[in-house]
Amino acid sequence: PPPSPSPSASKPVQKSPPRPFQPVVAIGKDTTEPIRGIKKAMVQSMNKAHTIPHFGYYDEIDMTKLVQLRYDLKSACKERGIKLSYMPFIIKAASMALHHYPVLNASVDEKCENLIYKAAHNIGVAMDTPNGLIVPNVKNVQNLSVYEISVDLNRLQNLGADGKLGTTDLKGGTFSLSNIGSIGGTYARPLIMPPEVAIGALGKISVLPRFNYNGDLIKAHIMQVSWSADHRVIDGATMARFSNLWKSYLENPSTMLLDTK
Ligand code: CAO
Repeated sequence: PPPSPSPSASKPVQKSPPRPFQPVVAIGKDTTEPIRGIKKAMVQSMNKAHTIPHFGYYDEIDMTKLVQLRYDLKSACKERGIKLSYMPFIIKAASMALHHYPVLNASVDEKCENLIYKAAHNIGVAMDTPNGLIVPNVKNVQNLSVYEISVDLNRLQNLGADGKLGTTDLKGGTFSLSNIGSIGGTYARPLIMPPEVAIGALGKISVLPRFNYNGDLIKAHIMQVSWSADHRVIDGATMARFSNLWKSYLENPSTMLLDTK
């Protein structure tokens, strides 16, 4: 029998209320708001991020097979009380590619004198919460199945929506992903979460015309990825090779079975 869902997982993921139009906010006079809490933490980490010499690398991913696979597995996950999105596959594929390019799962010390290769793949996921941007991480992704990642992501999303994410979930990230495409947009220029050395932003999966290998026009589900990496310690070729491998897992998700432990 399928594993029974954990209590936190069985709670349906809280969807933030649809916000098609931002209500008009009339401000009759200038007002001042102190920058505190999560926003203050963002000031500190982004100021630090800005001292890192970033370079960008962009590519497009044909998600057509993954769109079908998620569709096939979604109801099975729903029966277990879990909402299956694309992120668990994207996170797992990143971890599988990081095994081949561990320098991207590393951190640098303050003076950039040492690279620390991290054993755990703690993949940070940028989250849009009622309290602002927050980046909790799914711990030890290298040991988790896609389903287990999904369970943890659902848990983090629920905690984020309730403003209850604690330091354990927020600390210790080793590599980050930002799915801005769940809101919209094609490209982004993500800022690295120091002391990490790379981050990827995912665009919206859109149905677009493409040519297949036979030259036939086909309907494809295309997602853009925008990587940023710390150019002091990561070269473009490494980023490109990592991205190619990650892309190959997402474009042919059955190949993930070959390498999943
Ligand atoms: N393209 C198209 N559809 C997408 C998508 C994408 N890139 N990403 C998600 N979706 C779909 C999901 O599949 C889901 O569809 P169903 O309702 O049919 O299942 C729906 O959008 C909602 O998904 P979700 O947002 O609940 O779940 P997720 O795992 O895809 O993403 C999270 C989780 C936390 C990454 C996301 O909710 C979020 O907060 N994104 C914003 C991140 C952000 O603000 N980044 C900017 C950082 S810099 O300021």
